[in-house]
Amino acid sequence: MFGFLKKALQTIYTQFTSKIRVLFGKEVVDEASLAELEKILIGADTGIHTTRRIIAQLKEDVESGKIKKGTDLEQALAQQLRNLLAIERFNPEADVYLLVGINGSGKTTFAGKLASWLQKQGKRVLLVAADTFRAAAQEQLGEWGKRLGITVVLGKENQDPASVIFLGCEQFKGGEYNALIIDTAGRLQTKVNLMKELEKMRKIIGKQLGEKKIVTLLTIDAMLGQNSFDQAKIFHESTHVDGIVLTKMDGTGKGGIVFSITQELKIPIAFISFGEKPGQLELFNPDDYVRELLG
Ligand SMILES: Nc1nc2c(ncn2[C@@H]2O[C@H](COP(=O)(O)OP(=O)(O)O)[C@@H](O)[C@H]2O)c(=O)[nH]1
Ligand SMILES: [Mg+2]
Repeated sequence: MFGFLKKALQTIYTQFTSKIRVLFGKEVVDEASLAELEKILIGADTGIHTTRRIIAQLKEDVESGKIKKGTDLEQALAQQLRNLLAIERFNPEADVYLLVGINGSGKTTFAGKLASWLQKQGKRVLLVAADTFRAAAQEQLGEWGKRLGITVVLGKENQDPASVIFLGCEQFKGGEYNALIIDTAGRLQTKVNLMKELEKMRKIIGKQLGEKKIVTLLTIDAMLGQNSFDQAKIFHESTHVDGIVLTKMDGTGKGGIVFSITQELKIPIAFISFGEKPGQLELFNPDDYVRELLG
């Protein structure tokens, strides 16, 4: 996990970790240090509410004398960040993985990576390309299928995504496969439409594979910062989301977004993903993440 996280958090390290480590090296932690920490946390997309909560607690600890030196601050902050992530963990054991998220957030790439991840665990995976909105999306998933030797149920451009999902479910019921990954389009027109579309897809899957364990994963582009938080919120309000996949951690993502998502939406982070190759995906481990983030 550490090697993976190190690579995933490379840009975050220079933008966040190196700055925060300067504070951890201080002989005396004072008001000014906390003001600086507040700036760094907000700059890292931790969000105003979550950051304020963190700083308020640290201020108390400074006033009560619990935090004196930079190393005390490091310990207290690490504990707080771990607490913020301490919600029920995502359980990756499932039969059906429904991938949702806006266009460009990394769904199709994640579908391929997840297929490879499950394959490594001995699963027999079937992919469904239910993004019929763009022909390119079909090709893109088809390529992943070829690369991994996995069958992809393809649709035609503008075909009703629900009918592609139906065909995928039918094929899955044949018994040859034990993991089904459904890639969808990310049309975020209005919340009402989104809700309807998601509802329709879930209904078909439920009707076909009701006895199976179905999880919905939401891909979020970590580079979008607070904007990605707003997206998560809209999807969360439109459908049940079991876990968040943070993609593009290799970009200019700032790493703090995980805290506001878990804290304010109570959705667990399921996977962290970077790059465009299979293997560049890992289950999220809160303690490892905090340790690596703080350097
Ligand atoms: N750097 C980087 N690029 C990514 C990552 N995931 C996806 N991409 C790229 O982002 C773009 C959109 O990804 P795609 O999977 O097609 O998103 P979708 O529209 O949600 O299916 C593509 O050019 C991908 O190659 C990632 O983790 N890191
Ligand atoms: Mg796609």
